[in-house]
Formats: sequence, C-alpha cells, structure tokens
Amino acid sequence: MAVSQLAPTELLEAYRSMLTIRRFEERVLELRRADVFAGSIHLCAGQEAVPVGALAALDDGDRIVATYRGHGWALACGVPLDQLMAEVCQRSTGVNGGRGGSAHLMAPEFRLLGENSIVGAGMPIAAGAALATQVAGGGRVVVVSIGDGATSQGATHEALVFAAYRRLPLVVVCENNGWSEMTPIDRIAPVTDLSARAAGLGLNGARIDGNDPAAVREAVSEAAVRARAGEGPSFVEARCHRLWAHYNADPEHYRPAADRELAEAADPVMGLRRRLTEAGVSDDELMELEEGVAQAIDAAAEAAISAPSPDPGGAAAHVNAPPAGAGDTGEPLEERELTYGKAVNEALRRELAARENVLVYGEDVGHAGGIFGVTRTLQEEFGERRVFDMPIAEAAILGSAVGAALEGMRPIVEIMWADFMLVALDQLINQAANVRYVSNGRHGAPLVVRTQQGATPGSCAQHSQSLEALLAHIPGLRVGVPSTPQDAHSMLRAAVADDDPVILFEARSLYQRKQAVRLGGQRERLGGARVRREGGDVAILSWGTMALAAEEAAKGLAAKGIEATVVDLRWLAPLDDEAIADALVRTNRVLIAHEANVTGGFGAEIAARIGERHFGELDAPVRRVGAPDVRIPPAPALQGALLPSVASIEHAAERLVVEG
Ligand SMILES: Cc1ncc(C[n+]2csc(CCOP(=O)(O)OP(=O)(O)O)c2C)c(N)n1
Repeated sequence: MAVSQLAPTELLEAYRSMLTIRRFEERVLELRRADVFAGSIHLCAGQEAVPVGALAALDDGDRIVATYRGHGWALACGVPLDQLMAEVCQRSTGVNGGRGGSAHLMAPEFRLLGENSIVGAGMPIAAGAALATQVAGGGRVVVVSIGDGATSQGATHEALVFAAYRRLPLVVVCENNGWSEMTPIDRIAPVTDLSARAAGLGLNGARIDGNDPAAVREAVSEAAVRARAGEGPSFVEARCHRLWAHYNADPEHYRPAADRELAEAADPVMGLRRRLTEAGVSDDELMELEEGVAQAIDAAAEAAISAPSPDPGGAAAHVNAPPAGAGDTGEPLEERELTYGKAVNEALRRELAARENVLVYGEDVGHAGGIFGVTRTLQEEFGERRVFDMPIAEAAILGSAVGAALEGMRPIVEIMWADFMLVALDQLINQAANVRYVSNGRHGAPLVVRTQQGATPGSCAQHSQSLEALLAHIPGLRVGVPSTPQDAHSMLRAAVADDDPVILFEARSLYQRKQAVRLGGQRERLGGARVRREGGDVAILSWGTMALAAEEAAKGLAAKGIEATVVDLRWLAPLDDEAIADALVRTNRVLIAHEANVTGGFGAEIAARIGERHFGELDAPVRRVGAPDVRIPPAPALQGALLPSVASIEHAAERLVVEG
C-alpha cells in the first residue's frame, strides 16, 4: 500500500504523528544547545515514518523495544509528550524520573519495554519478551527496532538465531539509514542487503521504503499476522535517511554533502505534506494541525524547563527491591539424602510445579538434562514449552531472560560454565541490573542465572575461574555462592522468589557431595550467612568451595587447641554485615578464604569494610587466603601449587593466632 492509498484521515493522523516527532526532536536539540539538560542525544529526524507506520500496524497489547534513537518510538507508543520531554530533560516529572534520560528510557506501561544505549542489546531482550508471550499463549507481537550497524552485533545474531529456532512472535524493524555512527554501512559490511542477512538465519525478510508510513505499516502488519499465527519472526528492512547528525555534537565532517542533500530531498515529513496537498487537503487545515502540534510541543517544553530536578535524596533508591522474605512453600516438610546436583534439580522441579511462569532453559538443559545432569528429567515432566535447549548463544540466554522477566516470567537460565558468561555480560550488567533503577522502581527483572565455577583437576584457564566478585561489584544484582546441598536447594528457591536478578555460582566440584536436605515447609529468605562452627580464637569467613575447606581446617586447628568460628557467608549481595561483625567481636582475628584470585577478589571488599567499620577492634590485621594472581593451569601439580586448600587455610589461621 502506498501513501496515497491510505484513507485521508489516516494520512492526516500519520502526518500529525510524524510532525510531532519532528518538532519534538527540533525542540530537544534547541534545549540541549541551551544547556537545559546535559549529555548526548541521538535524534531520529528523517526516520519518523518508521515508528509511526509500525505502531499503526500493532495492537494495544503488543510490545516495542527501541534503540537510543528512540524518541519517535516512544511518542508513537503513546508515551505522553510532557513526560517524554521531561525525561529527555532529566527532570523529576519524566517518565523515569530522570533516570533514563534520552537514550535509556523505559515505559512498559505504554508498551515500550525500553530504549537501549548498547547497540544490538535490545534484540535478545525483545526475543525474551516474545518468548514470554509465546509461553503464556498471549498472542502478542514484539517489535524491536535496530539500526543497520546493529545487524553486525553478536547479540543481534544470537537473538535472530534463537527467535527463528523457537518461532517467536518477533518483528525486527531495521532502520537502515546507511550510517553506523560515522561509517557508511557499505564500508564495513560486504552484504548491504540486510534482509538477506536475516533470511540466511531462517527469517522472513522484506526490504521496504522507510520514508513511507503506509509501506511500513503494511510490512509490519504482514509480519505481525505471521507472528500471531505462530509462523515465527520477520525482519523488515526499512530504508531511510538520517536527516541530521549522529548525535547533537557531531560535526558530520565525514559525511558527503550529496548524502545530506539526498536525505533532505527524501524528507518523509515534507513528502507527506506534499501528498496531503495533492490529495486535496487545504493549506488552512494543514496549518491548523501544525499549529496544534507546535502548541503541544511548546507546552511540553515549558513544563519540562520549569519542572524540578530529581530529588538528590532519592538518588540511591530503587537499586533493588527488598530481598525475598521467608514464606510457606505449601509443600510438606521432608528430608532426603541428596547430592548437591540433585538438590538443585529438586528445587527446579518444585519451582516449575509451583509457578506456571517459571521457565528453565540453557545449553543442553532440556533434552539431555544438562552436562552435569542437574536438569535431568525436567523436560519430560514439564514439557518443551517451559524447559528447553538453547543455541550456543549466551547473550540470547541472558538477554531473553531479561525480556521474559520484564513480561512476567520467572526464567531460570543456566550458563554452563561461569567462564562462558563473560561473552554476554552486557545482558547482566547493562541490562538486567538497570531495570529497577532506570524504571524508578516500577519494574524489575526477576530472573535467576545458575552457573557453576571453580577449578577441578584438568580444567583449563577458560574453565576454572571463580568470578563471583565481578558480579557482586554490580549494583542491582544479587549474588549467591552455595557450598552445601541444602544451600544449593534453599538458596535457589529464595532466588526464584526474589524480584531482582540473582546469579547463583554453584560449584562443579561439589555436585556429587551428599547431605540430608530439608525440602518443603518454610522457604528461607534471601540473604544471610550461616555460622558453621563457633570458636573464640579466630574467625574464618568464606563461601563456596572454600567454606567447606574452612570447616575442615577448623577441625585441624581444634586439634592444635585453636578454636575457630567458621562463617559461610553464602550471599555476597546482599552481604550479611552483621554476621561478619558478630564473628569479629567473638574472635578479634579474621581470615577470609576464597578460591578466586586475591586481587579484587570479594575478600578485598570484606577486608575494606572491616577496616572502615571496626578499625582498632582487631588484635591482628585481616588476612586473606585465595588463589594468587595467576591463570589456572589444568595440570594438577600446577593447580595444587596455586589453589587454596584445607592446609593453606589452616596454616594461615594458625599464623594469625600465633603471630598476629
Ligand atoms: C555495543 C556498542 N558498541 C558501540 C556503541 C557506540 N555507538 C553508538 S551508536 C553507534 C552506531 C549504531 O549504528 P546503527 O545501528 O546503524 O544505528 P543508528 O545510529 O543509525 O540509529 C555506535 C557504534 C554502542 N553504543 N554500543
């Protein structure tokens, strides 16, 4: 359908929406130049027909994920003009109270799951939102907008592979304006027919005129019909022009004048106005509409300028919701002898049974039941809809968990080895961790990542790291390191109940350890250390594999007449500062033991906190035992020389008591 085939009222409405976006962008550029707010803005002038056409094809329940160039999408979604203007101006009245700004705003209440300032990162999130609606049988469609540059991103590729494999109701709208920031797409991509790239991954592809809102509407509409019919994702390449610079301060020294002239000649707002005139709409009618748009923009700008800045007193609020409290599982209390791995399996089984919105997925997790057998039989019991295998695509695993969580699911995803998480950390650190804060506390990403870590004989330097400190460093994430079958079970159940992203670092070396595990009854709260042993001479603070080693070391110390308190901290975020203070008061000597490398290990954080809060109370400096700052080799003889052990903990604790 060409523009001229739209009904006159539709044509006028499209013009009003596109003009509103254009005037909005002009005004925020002026406000930025007048220093009404700080930072960069990426404006979408020249691309207005894409969001306007796309939204015209969608239903009220559908969802949108946009890029940082997303003001047009926000307006087309119906985010109120004044709230959007105030957000771009970083005011308290903004849709996110000034926490999203121009490039990272979130407004799920208006269908906009969020903009994204990380190129390509919205793709796996959108795929996850599409997964959520597919699982829930909701019939929704998720539209994700990306630029041409974003088609080269790993996260984009992973999301397309995942969406095609699961036939997710996802419509990718690629706004191909020919520029990846300052570089033309044909300089960096041998295949510039971007829909062909997607076709190679099994998606329906279409290449359309992105200056024409009717062409966009038609293509998105067809894609949405296919998506709702269960026929999977589509890729709509909307060819358009970036009318202005990449961002407000970009001098565009790299851009040929001819390219800018081409963009000006193709201006979709002016083009639509000409067509309206040709269709017989009078100048008076157009001017009245234009006056109305101008007044609305003026009012929104004035309101934003005079709106208060966010209250600095609230700057630290909404990083996390309160941790999940204790609760009744509604299951009879029982005790069973289980291995650590089986205890995790039992927690997953019970959560899948208890909550329809729990999903369990990851690489080899479904059919095979996990490379360590931890998810065995869950797919048989709960079906492929809720327990399934993922492509080897960690960004898709983690990002889809964010999107699914935003849409009401409680995904529990497995990253096979903690080392593999490193290829996709963006989705945890830049995405999951931000949701609550950026949305001003209105939304969360309640997902659980299970992974396993640590060194075992033969494990190479890429399969042996202890990485908990990396994630405990990130505000917004919760981090647990269970050391026993009971904790592996109970902490996972607490994690699923929590409203924020939780990462649980299991220990591969402990999967076969057995213990009588209490199941059912009361679900424990999230957080809190466990005192494994009490003694007055020295406190050993530890977690994960070294918590067990510390208990063993304490037995050796006892044989020498040294009584140790052993605290298994279990959760590093939130950290049980009280348990640390109690142990310190009881002993006045603290040893911290962890398997991770010492520099920047979480022990450093604990030592610093003790220094800040308890300076002068100790009889000896805080000591740490951990792996030295060396890569981990597979040869057991070399590992043995590096890794902390029962003996090294015992030796360090003894020295602390004897020598101070
Ligand atoms: C992961 C990542 N790498 C690099 C950047 C810096 N950057 C911001 S915008 C941009 C260009 C993106 O081009 P495209 O996807 O075509 O979108 P457009 O700017 O044309 O809307 C780049 C490289 C970023 N924000 N995120």
